[in-house]
Amino acid sequence: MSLDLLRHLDVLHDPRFAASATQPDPSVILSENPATGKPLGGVRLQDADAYDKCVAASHAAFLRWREVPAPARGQIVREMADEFRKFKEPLGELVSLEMGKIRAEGLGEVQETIDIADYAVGLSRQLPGQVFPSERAGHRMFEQWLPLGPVGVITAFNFPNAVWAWNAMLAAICGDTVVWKPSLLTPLVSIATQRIADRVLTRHGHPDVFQLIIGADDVVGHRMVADRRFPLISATGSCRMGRAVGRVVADRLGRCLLELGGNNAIIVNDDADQELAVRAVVFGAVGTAGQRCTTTRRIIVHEKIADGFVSRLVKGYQQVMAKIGDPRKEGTLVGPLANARAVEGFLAAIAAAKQQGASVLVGGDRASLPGELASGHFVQPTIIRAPAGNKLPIAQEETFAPILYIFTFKTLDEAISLHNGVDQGLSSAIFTESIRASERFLSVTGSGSDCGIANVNIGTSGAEIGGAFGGEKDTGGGRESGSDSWKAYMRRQTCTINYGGRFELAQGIRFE
Ligand code: UN1
Repeated sequence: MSLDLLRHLDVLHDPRFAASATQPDPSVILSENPATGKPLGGVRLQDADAYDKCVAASHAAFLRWREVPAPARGQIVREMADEFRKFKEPLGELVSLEMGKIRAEGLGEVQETIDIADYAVGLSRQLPGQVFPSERAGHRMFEQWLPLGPVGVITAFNFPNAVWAWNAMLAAICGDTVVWKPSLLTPLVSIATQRIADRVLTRHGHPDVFQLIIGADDVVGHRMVADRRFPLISATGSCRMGRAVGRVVADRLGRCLLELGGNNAIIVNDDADQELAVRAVVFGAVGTAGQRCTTTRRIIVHEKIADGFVSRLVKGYQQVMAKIGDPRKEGTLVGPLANARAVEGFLAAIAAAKQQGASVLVGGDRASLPGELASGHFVQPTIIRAPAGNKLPIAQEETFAPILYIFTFKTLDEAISLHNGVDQGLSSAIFTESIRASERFLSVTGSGSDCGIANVNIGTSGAEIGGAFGGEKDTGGGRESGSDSWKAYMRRQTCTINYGGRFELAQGIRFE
């Protein structure tokens, strides 16, 4: 069955695909189905030589691609959007199979790719620069945005298709080329994705605009980050990874676009629509088995409603418990974690929380499932209540698993300070029916949420592509996807033209 899918998505013809890679071969990694622990297929790792060829080809392609007018580049991206529409089902299924998110979310991820491609098409007729009044007579001053060069894109396992697309579709219309280093946990999705886009590019005589390089961090990743041929490295992953990438890129004075960990909280005020809040919290905390950077990890609930709200939440979780299973099966709500290490991380965080005086209200263990799912990496969605005084050091960390910590507050100021009291600053939300509380949370003075994303009566995950996506503090400060994120993929040039013919200096300087 999975072979049919791989055939349909043309993965089997990729030279990197190694079908019968069951014999030990250090140059081949096995991609696993996290729901069963069984291999889906082997992928041959690329070496330093392949890397160099790939970057050289990307650079050569850039020199031609930047000559194509942006709206014409947009038309090629439009065809990519169509191609991804055509393959939405099978590609979404493959995302579900290899990454472990439920089918609906797998399809949603490919939809996100289609959305950003559509967005990029429109943008290809804009990329607007501004005109500024010159202080000198007979002068015109304006800025223009120019293609930047090959962009190195490093993506994580949890959004193996869409996060590449955020970068690749914008880079493409901006006139850049892309070299993509995907997570080694999801190489098959990356091959399928690359081949879909490649067919369109090849049809138009630009086969090397997108490149995929699948390799180990110490062979490909480190080279890429240090490589001056990439004026921009866009990296998604843990804060630890981002720090390492940021240091190396800064050392060569390159540019970085970092989208790192989150530790997202929802404040539930005493006047919240609790029904709405429970639904949003359950999706935010349990969706994608807690493996989104936008996953809701902390609830900060008003003490007046805390007990009632928490028991509603526990009821919701109990219903979800029965829906842990094969992510590709209709009705499943929670799939597996990425691998055994992720399960260990989940268990270690729970043990630490207990040791720090917190109590597990629901979940707290592996989920044992029958049949071939018995060897999958399933865990129970878990709610943990912080001890009185809200002291719970483990909640400062992002554990990539469905663990939700509950804190309580008396005043909104206290809630916001708890909310902001973590190192990460990606996404945030408040549930309230009060305009005062909502405005306090979104205050234009900056004294409310300190995150890159702040929502009212909407959970922390599931952002649309039209807004800029990213966060502050240890989340890395980068912005991808909508708004003016495209500017990261271009270089700005300020131009002043003297059409008056008189020699005139700014700041009134005379130099006769
Ligand atoms: C991620 O987890 O790296 O807002 C990206 C969301 C999705 C993207 C998540 N649109 O949850």
